[in-house]
Amino acid sequence: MLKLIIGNKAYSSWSLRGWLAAKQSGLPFEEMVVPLYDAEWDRRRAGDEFAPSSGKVPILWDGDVVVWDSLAIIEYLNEKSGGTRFWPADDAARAMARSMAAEMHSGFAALRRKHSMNVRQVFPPSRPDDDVVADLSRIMELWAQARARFGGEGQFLFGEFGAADIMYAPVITRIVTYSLPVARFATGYMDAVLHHPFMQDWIAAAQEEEWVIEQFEKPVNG
Ligand SMILES: N[C@@H](CCC(=O)N[C@@H](CS)C(=O)NCC(=O)O)C(=O)O
Repeated sequence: MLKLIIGNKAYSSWSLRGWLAAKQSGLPFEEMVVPLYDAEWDRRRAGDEFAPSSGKVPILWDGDVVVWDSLAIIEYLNEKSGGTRFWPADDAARAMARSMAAEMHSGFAALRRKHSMNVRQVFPPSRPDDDVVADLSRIMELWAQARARFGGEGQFLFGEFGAADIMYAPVITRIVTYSLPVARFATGYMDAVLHHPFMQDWIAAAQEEEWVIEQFEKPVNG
């Protein structure tokens, strides 16, 4: 059986992407949740199961095969589950979905660094830094284009829930957590993702976790 190693559901945004991908694949998998940065962290991440990623989560083991890094996990599970569950069938839509996923993976550093994921908290609104506003503005532009061109009757970026939604899911939880400003059209899309059963399961499990990492419990990271 597949085995997915992830970090705290409260805080680990890359783990959320890997886990959503595992759920979306429809394949059975075992999950192992490890507390990031606890007293055992350095010892644990030096172990054999973590070595391929140099100690970062998520990591997917499929027997002897190992895949790490959220986007590689999406691609691996896309192939393994028959190639229909993650990317739109239409060539132009798929090209845009892949570009958006890649841009998320490599970009939006200000938003990711200054507003780390914490699905258990909602902080009062405060003025975001200019670089965060610029990230949000680009994200709104991408979401609007995807929805207008390829959303159709569906609720998600490309109609059906897929890889692009998986990659942007932790952006949505950050917008909620830090009460960040968004375009009006975006709230319907965000609600659809937040109410997706996979997201509901993840958030419920995060609420049950007892681990607390103080640095992720502040309204803004320095
Ligand atoms: N590019 C990687 C990023 C993985 C990553 O940075 N994961 C964080 C948790 S969200 C981690 O393992 N941090 C622990 C560390 O760096 O020691 C991916 O897409 O999976």
